[in-house]
Amino acid sequence: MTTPSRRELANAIRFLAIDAVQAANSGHPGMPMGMADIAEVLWNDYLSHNPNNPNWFNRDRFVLSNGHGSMLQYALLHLSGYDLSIDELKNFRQLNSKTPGHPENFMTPGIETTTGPLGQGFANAVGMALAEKLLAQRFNKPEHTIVDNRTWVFMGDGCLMEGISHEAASLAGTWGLHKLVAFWDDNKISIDGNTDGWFTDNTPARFEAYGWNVVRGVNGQDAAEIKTAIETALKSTDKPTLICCRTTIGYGSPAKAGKESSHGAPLGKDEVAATRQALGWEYGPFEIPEAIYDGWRVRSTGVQREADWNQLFDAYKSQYPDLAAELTRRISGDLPEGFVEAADAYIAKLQAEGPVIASRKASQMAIETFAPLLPELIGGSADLAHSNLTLWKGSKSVATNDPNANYIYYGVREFAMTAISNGLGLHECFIPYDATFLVFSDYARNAVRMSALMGAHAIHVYTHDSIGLGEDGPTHQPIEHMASLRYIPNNDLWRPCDAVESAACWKAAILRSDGPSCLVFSRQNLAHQQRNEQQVADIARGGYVLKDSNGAPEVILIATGSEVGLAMDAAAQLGDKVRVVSMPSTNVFDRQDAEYRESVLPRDCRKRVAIEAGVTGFWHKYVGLDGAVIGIDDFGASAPAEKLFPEFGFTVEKVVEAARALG
Ligand SMILES: Cc1ncc(C[n+]2csc(CCOP(=O)(O)OP(=O)(O)O)c2C)c(N)n1
Ligand SMILES: [Mg+2]
Repeated sequence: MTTPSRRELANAIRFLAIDAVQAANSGHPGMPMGMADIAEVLWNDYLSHNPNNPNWFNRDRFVLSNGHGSMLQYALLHLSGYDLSIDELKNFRQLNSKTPGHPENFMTPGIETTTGPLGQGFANAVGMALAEKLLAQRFNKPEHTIVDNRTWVFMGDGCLMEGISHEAASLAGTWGLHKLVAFWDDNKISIDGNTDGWFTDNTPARFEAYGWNVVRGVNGQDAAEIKTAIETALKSTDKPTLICCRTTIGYGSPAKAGKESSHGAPLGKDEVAATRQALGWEYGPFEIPEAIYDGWRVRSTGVQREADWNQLFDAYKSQYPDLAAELTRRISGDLPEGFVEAADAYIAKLQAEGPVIASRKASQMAIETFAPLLPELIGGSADLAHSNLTLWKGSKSVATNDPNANYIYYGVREFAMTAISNGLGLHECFIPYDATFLVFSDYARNAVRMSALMGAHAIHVYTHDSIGLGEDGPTHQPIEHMASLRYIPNNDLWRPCDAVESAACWKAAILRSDGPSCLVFSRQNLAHQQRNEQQVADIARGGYVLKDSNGAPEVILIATGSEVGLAMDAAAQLGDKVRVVSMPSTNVFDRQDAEYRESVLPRDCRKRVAIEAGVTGFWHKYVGLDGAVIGIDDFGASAPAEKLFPEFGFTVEKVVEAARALG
């Protein structure tokens, strides 16, 4: 083979995808076949990255929001020289391979974010582009452009049909994220067939209305047109760009091109052969001629790019040593020296002072105390700042060019907010928090799940945690939410009972870098609880003995949040054989060693009552068949909170009664 043509370089992607899907007898060949030409131009001519170091800080971020086309990304990573061997491609979709069904950030070098749930990758990319903008305005100096990378996204019709695309595109437009470039795979096909019956929006006009720069009518099968479109995108200095690429799903397949049948199933042996014929690809499955590899790799100047940047950074370091040190620290993910000590001192101070306040207020005080120490802390609320209490004195909107911009007015966009948090959390240098009412965590829920699946450092703040919010009534009163968030693997839910636990859970969430934390706070004031030093330290273990019995406990009351005070009052009436366990995080408690768990909830004591203003079923894990749960298996009601708690059985008398009924 002589020097391969662009089409031949793209055909390498096509056939790696076709053959891997065929070998796995599972997967999605149509999208990689349709987007191969776009991908080839972008990766070979524009993407600034270093395949030898997928974590190079100033790399461009590439996000495949239409993650079902994962083989496109795996082929790109392989061809451009990432540590992803041809054997891994042969093992597509097999157990423990680096090529799972959808791209997973923790499985494969070079994958920035896990995609598959349509639309979320796009919102992650908006978070990454925001991260770049903020780091640039914080760290760049006129003669030192240290932070300078783009975020490129591929998205399909499905991503654009999803509501989250509206939320995320709207914010990207408002923020003027001009280094964000999205490619729309406009193939007029989704799983159910031709989209004429369900997707007829004027997408270009829609994005123009969001304030995007839109390049219309690009032939996505034509390298020259793609190049011109990208050049136009690069010129945008104030708007993100959407490049609308007309493509043919399954391009090259004589029988399946342009049809939904190529979307999510192997082409079939005969059709694979026919496609080889049609595209003039003479090579066997997983056979890539050296000339094709050369064609891909000769273009990758990654090592040089990173070396150039290192030089730039050295010069920056000598002129701005403090800024360089801060950036280096933030890239490493290390917290500032002294943070933990400062947090502990603050928690101890709260324990001594004992403020009686709402835990949402305590949360705000924790932010106020910790944020000045943590320039990486960035957050906001979905239009509930004054209810969620997420603003602090140093809050500066990210819509400004302020070098210390750190606050995000998300507007009413819970889902994109959470997925943008994920993008920020996956990007170096940030610890994101987001906030809404607990009941609306449902709007954000799959993005919370994705934080957990990806191991993204993200803090989801949910206030108005129960019927305790009062008059807004059942639409606003969370019932099943805490239990259901606790069930998400690798998600730590915290529901603190007073200001001390609130600060401690913020500290835990800041320290926890390998997954999300949901911090659940009350609207109403909560009593302060007495603790000794050991008890204060044990909050971090998720559950601990707040008030012990005289001798072995005969009854254990387990409670969280606002119900801890109630448990303490009930215990006072039940006598000194009663232990009260405060359980701010069952997730964290469950991770403690068996000995510790036994020391808090001894097996011998079967008379247990759990008290939490939420669904009862969850708590049977802790109280067993012999225990009782005081909770709510209904939707709440509209009334002042003081009226609602007794109405739903949250009274000292009821707790005492339940404990005594255990015999
Ligand atoms: C949130 C979500 N809903 C549903 C799906 C299942 N699904 C995967 S691909 C797809 C169709 C996507 O259409 P399009 O983006 O046009 O992809 P194409 O067929 O063009 O590759 C659907 C419904 C999903 N992955 N995520
Ligand atoms: Mg489509």
